[in-house]
Amino acid sequence: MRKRLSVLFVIGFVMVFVSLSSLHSEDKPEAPRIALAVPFAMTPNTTTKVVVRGWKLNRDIEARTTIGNVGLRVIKHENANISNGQEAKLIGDTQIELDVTIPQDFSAQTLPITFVAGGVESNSYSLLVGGRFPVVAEIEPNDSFRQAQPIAVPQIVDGQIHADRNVDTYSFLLTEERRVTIEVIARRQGSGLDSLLTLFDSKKEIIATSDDAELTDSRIEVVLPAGKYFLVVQDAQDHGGSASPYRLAVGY
Ligand SMILES: [Ca+2]
Ligand SMILES: [Ca+2]
Repeated sequence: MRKRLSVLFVIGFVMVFVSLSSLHSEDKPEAPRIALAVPFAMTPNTTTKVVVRGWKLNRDIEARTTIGNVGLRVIKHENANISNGQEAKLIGDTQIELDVTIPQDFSAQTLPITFVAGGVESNSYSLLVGGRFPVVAEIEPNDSFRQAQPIAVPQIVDGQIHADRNVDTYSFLLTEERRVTIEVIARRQGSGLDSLLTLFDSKKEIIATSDDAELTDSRIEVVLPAGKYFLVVQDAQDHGGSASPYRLAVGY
């Protein structure tokens, strides 16, 4: 009798434990996840409106960073638009609008952020701050050689393939022969863009092209004589939308 009682006691204990632990897992919400930020680059001494895309972000949520003195203010959270031809598993289906204020004396090149909802924290995502070359913004329309946006060398351009079949064209001048490195940073920052980069000479003839050098991001390294050159950034599948930002770096 005593043995039977102790067996019943053990069975009862296991049942209580199992039901408690399942209750616990039901209580714990799924962690939010960050895919990318648009734009993904910030400037010191500026407040930037940033849309952070990902999964499970459309709920009451708190923005965090490990770096003090930075302002993060959540404005709203909602479901995200998924552009034609792009995939929610890559660019997320929810988003948060955020004001990010970077102080003037910010010295790091990245700002890690996370989101916390229901006591569960997301993956960490690093916003870029400043750049190793002077930074300018893309100016639309720059859809053709005729509309090419002139840039300096070295230069960083923060741009966006904002719609399907959008093509961004830039031009630059070299006053002497130089080894030049031209790089697109997009997928490495979570962008939906699969960049395709093409370099043309002043006669609009192709000198070099790059599709996937690192992940799906493009890079061209080439020695160029003095002259005028054109650069074209586009999506390898001609897709575009609000989740296709990129950073173009042209330097020596
Ligand atoms: Ca564009
Ligand atoms: Ca590519």
